[in-house]
Amino acid sequence: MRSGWTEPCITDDTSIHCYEIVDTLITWKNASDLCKYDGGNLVTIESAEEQKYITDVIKRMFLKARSLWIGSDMLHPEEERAWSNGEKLSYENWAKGEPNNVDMENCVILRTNNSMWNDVKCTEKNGYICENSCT
Ligand SMILES: [Ca+2]
Ligand SMILES: [Ca+2]
Repeated sequence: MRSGWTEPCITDDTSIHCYEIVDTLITWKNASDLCKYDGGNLVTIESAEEQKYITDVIKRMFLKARSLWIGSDMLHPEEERAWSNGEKLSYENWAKGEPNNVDMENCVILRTNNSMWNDVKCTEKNGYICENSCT
């Protein structure tokens, strides 16, 4: 199930962002490539407002996927944590005890039941969220 690019989009001071939520289970790298193919990138969640917007979209969908890739391929240690575009995390919504980096968990998912984040292995197969700056 694909949501298609969401309408209406979220607007901040400089741009308008749309999101696409896809319920196909694939690796982080494949998800990242498919977002780019669709003209976007894996989502960067930069504020509580953006997190809430995405959570509300997920609640309206009937997703099979229990987890969705988001755009961080984290570099450990913790102080180097960043979105894959290099931007430092300005907002974080980790589940309790996460990120725990068990045995090289270098990619990040958002759980569909509570929208909390967890670091997991990049080779896991999950759904994903793309983000696009619509103009
Ligand atoms: Ca964003
Ligand atoms: Ca973890």
